This record gives sequence, structure tokens and C-alpha cells, in this order.
Amino acid sequence: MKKHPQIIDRIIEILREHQTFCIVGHMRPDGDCIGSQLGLALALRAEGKKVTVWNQDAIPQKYKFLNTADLFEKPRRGEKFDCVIATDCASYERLGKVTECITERKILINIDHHVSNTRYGDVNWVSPREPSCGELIYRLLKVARWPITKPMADLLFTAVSTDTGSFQYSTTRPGTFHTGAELVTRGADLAKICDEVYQSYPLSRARLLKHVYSTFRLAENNQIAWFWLKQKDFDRTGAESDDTEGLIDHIRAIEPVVVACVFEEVGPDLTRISLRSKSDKVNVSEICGQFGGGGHPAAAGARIAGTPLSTQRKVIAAVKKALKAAK
Ligand SMILES: [Mn+2]
Repeated sequence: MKKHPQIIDRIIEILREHQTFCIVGHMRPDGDCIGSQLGLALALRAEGKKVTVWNQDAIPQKYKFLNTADLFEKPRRGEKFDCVIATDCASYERLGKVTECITERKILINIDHHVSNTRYGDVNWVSPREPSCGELIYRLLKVARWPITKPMADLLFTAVSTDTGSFQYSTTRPGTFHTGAELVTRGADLAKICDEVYQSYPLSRARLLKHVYSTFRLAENNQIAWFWLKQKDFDRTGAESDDTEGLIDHIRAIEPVVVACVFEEVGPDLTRISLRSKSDKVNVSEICGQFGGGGHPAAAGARIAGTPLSTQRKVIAAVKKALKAAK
């Protein structure tokens, strides 16, 4: 086997030494987060460990098919864990309310691939080169020589696939295909996963899409595109915040657009922004960092307090500045 960083050995040693685990992920969990959490949870259970999995927010509808073993359970108040593992989570704050449930722990392990990761764990395995956290979990299981069963393969394949835009983003490397191939060899049901994750969505999302196409705005010679999702848009379409994942790709795909932005009203005078960049000269993780957020160079987000209009002005101004600097 290829040489692997010592940090993996260290983590495996900690996992072997301890008995009770809580695996947590970020707010509004995505496919990579859930796939990584549940994949690791199944592996630890197979090793005879006691494992709880918990997130602040529920699993989005399209990933529910993955939770076959019904592993999510809110920890009791003051429940003690030997070891808490955070997967795919860039900062301790991004865990949200989960932090209240995991205070009684001996050790916190942080396994992540976000370049903005704040290294909040007692042990940190942060590998920004990796396109998904799922790939890190896969390597962990390989190095530990723990068997990867079909359910684990489904979970990790979903993680790798969703965070690479189905093996399309430029972060995808030859190793990503090797990982995908091996997971399919181990039983990952490609057809089922792609059908559930990419080829199926609720009617409410179609209504939301109509809203996106009829309201998106352009600026800076069509290099910036954005749209708003207000509370009234959710009420009117029957959509939930979960249904918004991937909507941004519809404006990102417009040829002259370099930076796409979604503004989502998440509370009174509180906006969640998501940014995507198609230029390696425009780092949206840096732009979101100006507003207390972060992420990846090509995909990032933040939560911003203030009136919708002032938020929009500030963000669009920051994007314009980044575009000018990139020239
Ligand atoms: Mn991820």
C-alpha cells in the first residue's frame, strides 16, 4: 500500500482504543457530510463500538434512502462519549446546536477537507486537496483494513459523488475515480444512488426553479448572476430550505457568468449566501471570509446579519472587487 500520513495511524489508534462515539456534521448536512458520518459509523459498529450519529438539521429528503440502519439519534443531555468525531465540518460553530450535546467527551477528532478549516479538534486531519470528506473516510477504512460492506460503499460513493458534482468539478482527481471504482466493486448501487440523488426532486423544487429563472439578476457585464429566496417564495412554492441545494448551478451554468450567488432569507434581517466561482482567479472562500464564512475556492458560503438590501449591496460589491482584481 501507498505511504499514508501518520495522522491516519494516529486516528485509527484512537478509534481502536475507545468504545463510545458520537459522529457529528455541519448544519444543513449535504451528501458528503451524511455519507461520511454514516459510512464511518457503520465501520465503527462493525468493530463492536457504540456509535451515535447526530446533526442539528434533519437529513434532506433525497438522502433519506441512505439511512437504512436508522443511525441518527439525539444524544441525551450530558451524555458521555469517549470520542466525538466531526466530519466535513469547517469550524466548531458550523456544528450548530450539536455542540450542546457533545460537551462530555475525552477527545474531539476533526476530519475534513475544507481549506478554511479552523483546526478546532484535539486531533485534526484536514486535507484540502481531497475533493470530498468521503474520500478521507474511505482511506481511513482502507488503512485500518476494516471491511467496506455494500451499505458503506453506497454511503461513501454518495459522499464522493455529490461533492465532486458527480465527478465533474476540477477538484476531481484520478484517485477519485479509483475510489469510485472500488466502491462500485464493493457493491455501491450506482443506478439507485444517481436516481435518488440527481434524477428525482419534489414538485415544490420545480416551482422554485421557475422562480429562479424568472427572477435572477445579472451585473458587471453578465459576469455576476444572483437570485433571492425569500420566506414568501418558500411559502408560495411549498418548498423547504433543503430543496435549494444545487439551484445555484442553474445560474452558474450561464456562459458569461463567472460568479454566481444565492441570497436566502433565513430569519429577520439574516441572510445565508452561497457563492460559486468558475475562475481560479476568483476565490469565493476569501469573499465569504470577509463576512465570517468560508468554504472552498470555487464554492463557499456565509451568514450575514443586516437588511436584505444592504447585504446584497455589500456582497455584490465584494464580488465586483474580486473580479476587478482578477483581471
Ligand atoms: Mn464536503
